[in-house]
Amino acid sequence: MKTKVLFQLLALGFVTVVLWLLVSVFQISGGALHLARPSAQPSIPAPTNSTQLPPGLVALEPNTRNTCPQVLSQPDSTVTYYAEFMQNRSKNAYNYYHAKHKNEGEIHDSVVILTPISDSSDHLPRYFKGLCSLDYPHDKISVVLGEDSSKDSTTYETAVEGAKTIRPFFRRVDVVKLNEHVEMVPGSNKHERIFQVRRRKHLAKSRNKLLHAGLRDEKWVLWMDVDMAYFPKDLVQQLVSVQKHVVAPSCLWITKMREAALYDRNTWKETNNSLRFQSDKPKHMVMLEGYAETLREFLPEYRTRGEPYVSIDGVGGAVLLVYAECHRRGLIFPPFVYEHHLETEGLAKIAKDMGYEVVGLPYLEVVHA
Ligand SMILES: Nc1nc2c(ncn2[C@@H]2O[C@H](COP(=O)(O)OP(=O)(O)O)[C@@H](O)[C@H]2O)c(=O)[nH]1
Ligand SMILES: [Mg+2]
Repeated sequence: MKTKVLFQLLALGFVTVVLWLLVSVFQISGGALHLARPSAQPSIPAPTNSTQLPPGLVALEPNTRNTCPQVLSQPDSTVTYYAEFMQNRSKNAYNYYHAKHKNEGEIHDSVVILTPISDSSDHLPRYFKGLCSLDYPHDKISVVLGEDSSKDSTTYETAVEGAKTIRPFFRRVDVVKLNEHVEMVPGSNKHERIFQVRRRKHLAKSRNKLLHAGLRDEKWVLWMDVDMAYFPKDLVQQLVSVQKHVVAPSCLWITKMREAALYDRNTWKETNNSLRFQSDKPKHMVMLEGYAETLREFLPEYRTRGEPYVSIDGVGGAVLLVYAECHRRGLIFPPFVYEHHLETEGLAKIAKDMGYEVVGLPYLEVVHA
């Protein structure tokens, strides 16, 4: 009997100790029941870049302050830029905006981008994407395209459709028909010398009509051809920061050997030789640079000379900034021979005769397709 009681007391003691231990553990854990968790957090897959670009080419970085999401996210099969090549080339280049301004966004003048187009369907997607990549306040940018003489009937419609996609992200985007028809030469022959006078006279008329239709209250006009393959995203602020009447960057093309070469032979500085050559020529004679012996100096030659700005005498229109007031006061693209030149080169000659400053920027480089 005694043994039975002793055994019951021992069992009771054991149960009490076990209960006491359980209560203690429950209290230490703060009264909450902790369920076991996996120690590692679920991993978030890294974003994949689905865009396949040809080797050596990278997509231009999207701007940070403005967005045209539909346009910038389009697949890049044709819309590729020479960004990698140019970024390497211009790593230590002089930046015209940064030379004068410490902070971003110190220039926000209104600008209208004017682009003549003809047979341009293939170039338009890249053109619109390029505009979207500009890191300049888009609410200060108007865009007007002027079409005529296309044999490819889709150019105007493609431009109108493209304009719709970027319109919400800019101040104003329009496409106009210029009604300035000319039978243009076949594309591959367009640079032959015999076609140049007719071609340049026609382009001058188209540009003047586009200017008339496109310029409203903007402070600057940025002429930009539809077939530009690359320009830096701070193109506008770099050009404007120079604060001159007519400003031309250096326009290159990239050879198959991946070398940068001069594209724009209309942006030049006269030399003693070129002035002597013109001095005894008949008034109506048109001088075309880049066909016979070169008499002028071009912007790439100035990259080794250290001067950031060069006073020049002829300009091309691939990318060209003009202070809008100069246009309003009569600066046009002459469709007639002005001091032996037509169109954009003639504009530079007129600008100088009107007392305006015309400068080229050897360190600001853009690339023609
Ligand atoms: N409106 C209009 N634009 C044209 C015409 N011909 C060319 N263009 C545009 O004018 C710009 C310069 O022409 P382009 O042929 O590229 O000249 P290049 O690069 O100097 O040989 C481009 O944006 C063309 O699409 C034309 O007859 N009418
Ligand atoms: Mg071109």
